[in-house]
Amino acid sequence: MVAHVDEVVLTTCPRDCYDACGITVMKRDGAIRHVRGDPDHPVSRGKLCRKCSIGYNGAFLDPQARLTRPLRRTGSKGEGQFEPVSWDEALGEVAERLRQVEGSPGAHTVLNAHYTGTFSLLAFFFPLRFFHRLGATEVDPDTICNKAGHVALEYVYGTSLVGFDPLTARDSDCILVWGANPSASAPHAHDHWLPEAPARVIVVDPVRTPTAETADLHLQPFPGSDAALAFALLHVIAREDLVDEGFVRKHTVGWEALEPLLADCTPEWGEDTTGVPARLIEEAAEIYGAGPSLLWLGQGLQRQRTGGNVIRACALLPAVTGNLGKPGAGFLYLNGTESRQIDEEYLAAPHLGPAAPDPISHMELVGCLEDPARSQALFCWNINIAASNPQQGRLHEALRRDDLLTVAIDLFPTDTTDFADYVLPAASFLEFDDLVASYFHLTLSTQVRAAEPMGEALPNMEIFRRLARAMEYREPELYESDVELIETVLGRSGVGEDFASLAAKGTIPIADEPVLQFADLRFPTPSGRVELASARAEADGLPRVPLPLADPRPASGRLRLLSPASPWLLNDSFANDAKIARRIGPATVALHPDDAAERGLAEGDEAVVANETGRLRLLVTVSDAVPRGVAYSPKGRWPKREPARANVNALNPGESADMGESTSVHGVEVTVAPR
Ligand SMILES: Nc1nc2c(c(=O)[nH]1)N[C@H]1C(S)=C(S)[C@@H](COP(=O)(O)OP(=O)(O)OC[C@H]3O[C@@H](n4cnc5c(=O)[nH]c(N)nc54)[C@H](O)[C@@H]3O)O[C@H]1N2
Ligand SMILES: Nc1nc2c(c(=O)[nH]1)N[C@H]1C(S)=C(S)[C@@H](COP(=O)(O)OP(=O)(O)OC[C@H]3O[C@@H](n4cnc5c(=O)[nH]c(N)nc54)[C@H](O)[C@@H]3O)O[C@H]1N2
Ligand code: SF4
Ligand SMILES: [Mo]
Repeated sequence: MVAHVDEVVLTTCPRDCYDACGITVMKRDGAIRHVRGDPDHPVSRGKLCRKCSIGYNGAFLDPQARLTRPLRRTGSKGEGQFEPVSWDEALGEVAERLRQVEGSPGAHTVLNAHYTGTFSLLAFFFPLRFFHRLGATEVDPDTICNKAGHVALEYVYGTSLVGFDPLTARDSDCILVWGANPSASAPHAHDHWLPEAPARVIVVDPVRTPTAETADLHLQPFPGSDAALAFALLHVIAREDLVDEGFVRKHTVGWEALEPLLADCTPEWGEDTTGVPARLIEEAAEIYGAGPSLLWLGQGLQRQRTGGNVIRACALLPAVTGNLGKPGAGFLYLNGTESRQIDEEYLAAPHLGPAAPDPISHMELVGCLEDPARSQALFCWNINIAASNPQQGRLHEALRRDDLLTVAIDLFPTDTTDFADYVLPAASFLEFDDLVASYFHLTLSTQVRAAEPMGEALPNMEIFRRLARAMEYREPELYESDVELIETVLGRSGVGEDFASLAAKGTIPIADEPVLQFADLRFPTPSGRVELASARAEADGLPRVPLPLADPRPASGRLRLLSPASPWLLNDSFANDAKIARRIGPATVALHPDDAAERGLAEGDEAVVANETGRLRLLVTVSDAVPRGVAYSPKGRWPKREPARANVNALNPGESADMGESTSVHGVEVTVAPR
């Protein structure tokens, strides 16, 4: 142990990130001195990503940056003027207002907006017990992120939550990364997992990301044209006899409906439709088709107007080529907790609200907030809607409604907390015990308390236990302690560990050898097979088979705006860290040199980026990593820290994708012009 450290705590990063890094917290005299990557952890290998190694040693430990006391609004909404109050006062007053709303017009007008600000199991799920008991309307969390892909994969495979085990990469000859950018969104997968795999790597991304840069093959389709690309690949696979006919016959339904669609989808047609050269389509199809191959379906991929059809089309590849149920083969969208046997239902206790109102989509949240008949109260926890949601200008206006009770729970004073009537300070992941189940690796990890909660901050669980008490609710589920919750989850998971024994290890894999995805080749669809054609989709008003479509290109003069993950921010976290803010500088829009020249724009110029929804001024960077026709401006900046108090979501009209009323944020169109 280093001389100036007298205690080391082993814990896990619970951010919404594929990696789920192991962390060592260095302490001296009871205080945290340094938060860093656990050298013995298979993913982090001693190093956190850039954002977390700065943020966890910066804003997360800084009492000036954190919320440390419950606050009650004193100024007008949006101003961020508050006075400190006690927990009892804050929760007593919130409970009083909630009881009024419960009486009339009813608890269904309480909106519950939450997501993955923290992804540790208790802090993510336990508060739902309170909202189930109350009978609040949930704002369907995944609709802001990845719902279209979930719905699409359920049609084809019956589940979106059973992915390949990343450990099986050692047996793979090809890894196809489609519409994900691990160099930002899964930094350790980019740094270690991909380079160490013996496989050839193919990246499909309109942008030449650092992951694309290091790939063996990079295909750059125009955004929203990936379904057409998938069909062109399938055409070549069929032409080259790479269809696994035995697999298709035994384990799929609908080939006879799909096959006729392939004939016209030649590589040349693919080139015309997607912009990817025919030669690259052929090469990629041959490498993938030969297998064994892994397919990583990114979440960026489905944030398009026909994102559901895109995922359905791409998801045909593993089934048609028989890349399932064997080592080195499979696909991954997200690995759900089921493989870890986490009892989510126990954690969320939906039985407390048997007559739950229908959820609404984030795409309709703004409309709902404008209508007092639909919304009398709004809770935001683990989420920063004023930064991350579409229709930002309209949303901020709606959040000013005086008759809307708004309660925001966060670690930091965000744009969303500025609009709240009551702001409740949440403890950080360094300040309470919890469990973490990576959505990439098939592991289970502990999050271990390394410090007292800062100031009067409390973990989400304790906040909702106290609010339940203020509401005089009686159900024992609302008061279960963290210790009981953790031990029950571990007990039911069958890992054979309690919290203490698991914490000593930090992270465990669920098996020593790679787990085969769909080992028994039974699929949880109605037919028990992979549904290349889906009667359920048809019943839902969608095509029976995925279609070789591409979204229309932007109208003349317009560009497609992509606003994906930044390597320096995690969603809307870290933008308030002074060091990170200095490192990223002002907000930028990257353009292809020809698009910039056509508009008379050069590096460092200020451009007006606009559409029917809003306008923003952004600094131009010129880069041929961005294809023609695309403008690139990463997500995650805080509106209130920007000159116009707006970020890129001021430009997002919030149109739903074709499935799941899900976001199509990478389908936005803008004009870009000199100021
Ligand atoms: N333009 C554009 N917009 C996007 C996207 C895009 O690609 N482009 N992506 C979308 C996607 S994929 C997502 S997931 C959303 C995410 O957007 P947000 O939900 O805004 O993202 P986060 O920054 O992950 O988390 C929200 C808040 O949770 C807080 N938090 C962290 N830990 C805790 C805790 O223990 N308790 C409580 N109560 N709060 C905590 C953080 O401080 C943070 O302010 O953004 C969406 N918005
Ligand atoms: N550093 C960092 N890491 C993160 C996050 C973050 O904000 N920052 N956010 C986390 C969250 S909530 C999520 S959901 C994941 C998201 O992580 P990813 O799944 O990687 O998704 P995105 O970052 O939205 O986009 C990934 C890539 O998709 C490309 N793309 C956009 N449209 C299309 C298209 O039509 N076709 C194809 N083929 N590609 C397209 C973009 O150019 C981008 O390079 O990352 C998580 N990890
Ligand atoms: S955000 Fe991801 S890469 Fe960064 S420390 Fe957390 S798990 Fe690791
Ligand atoms: Mo997300």
